[in-house]
Amino acid sequence: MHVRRRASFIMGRVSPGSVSRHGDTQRETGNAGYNKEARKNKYLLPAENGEKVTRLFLRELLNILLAYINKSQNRSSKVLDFHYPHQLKEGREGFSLELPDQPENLEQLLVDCRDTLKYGVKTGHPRFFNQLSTGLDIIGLAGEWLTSTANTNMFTYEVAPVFILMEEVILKKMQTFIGWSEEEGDGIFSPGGTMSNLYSVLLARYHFFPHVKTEGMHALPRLALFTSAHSHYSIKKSAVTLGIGSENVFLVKCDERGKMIPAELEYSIQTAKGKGLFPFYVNTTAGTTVYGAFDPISDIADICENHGLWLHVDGAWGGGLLLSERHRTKLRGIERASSVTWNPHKMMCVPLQCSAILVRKKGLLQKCNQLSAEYLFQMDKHYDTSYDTGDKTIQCGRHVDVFKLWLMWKAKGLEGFKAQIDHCLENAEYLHCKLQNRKDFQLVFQSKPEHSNVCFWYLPSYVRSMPPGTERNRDVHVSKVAPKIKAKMMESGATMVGYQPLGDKVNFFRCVFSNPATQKADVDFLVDEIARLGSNLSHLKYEPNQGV
Ligand code: ABU
Repeated sequence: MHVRRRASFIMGRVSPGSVSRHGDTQRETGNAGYNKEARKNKYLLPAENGEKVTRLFLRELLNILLAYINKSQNRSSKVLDFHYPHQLKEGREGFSLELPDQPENLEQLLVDCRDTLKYGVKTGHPRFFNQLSTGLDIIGLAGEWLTSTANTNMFTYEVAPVFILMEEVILKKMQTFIGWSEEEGDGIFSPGGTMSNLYSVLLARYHFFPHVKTEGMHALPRLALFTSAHSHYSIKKSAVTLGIGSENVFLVKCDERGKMIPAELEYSIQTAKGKGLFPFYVNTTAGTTVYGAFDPISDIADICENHGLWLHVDGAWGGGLLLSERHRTKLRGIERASSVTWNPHKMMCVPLQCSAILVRKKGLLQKCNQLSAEYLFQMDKHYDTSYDTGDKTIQCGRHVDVFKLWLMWKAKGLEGFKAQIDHCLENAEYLHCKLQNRKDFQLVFQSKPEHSNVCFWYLPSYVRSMPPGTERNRDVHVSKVAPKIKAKMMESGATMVGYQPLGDKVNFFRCVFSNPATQKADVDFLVDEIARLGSNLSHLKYEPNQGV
């Protein structure tokens, strides 16, 4: 049984008698029982005279959120207070996930809100390096709050006039950075990079086989699509979702740095053709998920042009670099793409979610997805119905993802975005440089990071002292190191970084920088913390029969 905590310390800030209860008397009272009654959530707006209780409740919530935001930025506070699933399910200190039959009062709801944050992960903490989307931009947060307050839907101009026009402005701006001409360019915000990539495959298929919309799979030959071995799994997932089939996705070989090798792409296309398949789509990645590599877009564009294939650039992670004068050359050739995915919720630090699919050919999104539902997209409306953009999408209802980005752009200007992106890449260079000089760490690749990804192993002392020629033994050991350190790291909660294997490389750490709050001292902290947590791992002795 859960013992629920009282929350009077929170609503207790409300002075006795300050909560006005609606009803027959409308009087203020200092009676505690009466106050308790007034704290019931039925007195929130839209209840009659509910403004005061609503204001008090939201102010208290704001206090909780502000305390959390301050903690997130405080380096002496933890990134996380980790609990195992069974512990959270059992309930911690009265925090219950169970749903009641009777309404909880406002005090309890505030405690629930506070506990929800308490047991979560502070992804805005300067020492959170675990994911590509990190940070907590205050203007972006304000944008998200406003968006939820407006609580409207992006399907029609009728219900979202301002947001629809903002989306047009932002998409146009992004297209300008891609380098498409005034006459070109279309797009839509979608729920994440995977969905944006799915759109690209859908559009490419429709471009070559418009009859698929009405006739389905019967209108298609056996399609083949191409993406690098280091690309995001969403490309394969798109092929699965769209009925193309994972076996018809050709994973093109990469060089040691994780970039697609153009000659290998050419070879893959020829091989697929030789087997009677119909190549139609190539994905290039601008900023791979693990290595942060940029495929040579220009060279791949030449191949696509030769074979008449759709070229997509998955710039979910690396698209933001288009805003940086120092780094945009890494996406040279992107203007030749037929479509681009770009997630401002990654490198531009916009609160989740904010992802765009940008399409070079105007009108294709609409043609591909339009079903003209008459109850929603009436053609005889009194305004230009091309602003009813909802029929371009595969959704019906669509969240407003654009406002927070628009507001952040207003607040920072292009200069602000440039500076924060350059800063994140400087942090990566700093970490890379630091690890080059450490004997207890080994970089996965020696060359300077192209994006803000830095990949490395921690080498416990017993691995460092192994004689040459015991490489396999070392890998057996090393593969276990990162998971052990990560587990200790999450239990101690001071920082967080991810690990994974890739190809023939055993588990290694991947540190990524997209939080402008992170400073060089935080990078130093991460390195020292990994070394501290790894320093007592010497008991992981090699056992001859142990599998890798
Ligand atoms: N596309 C999601 C990337 C996940 C991550 O590595 O943070």
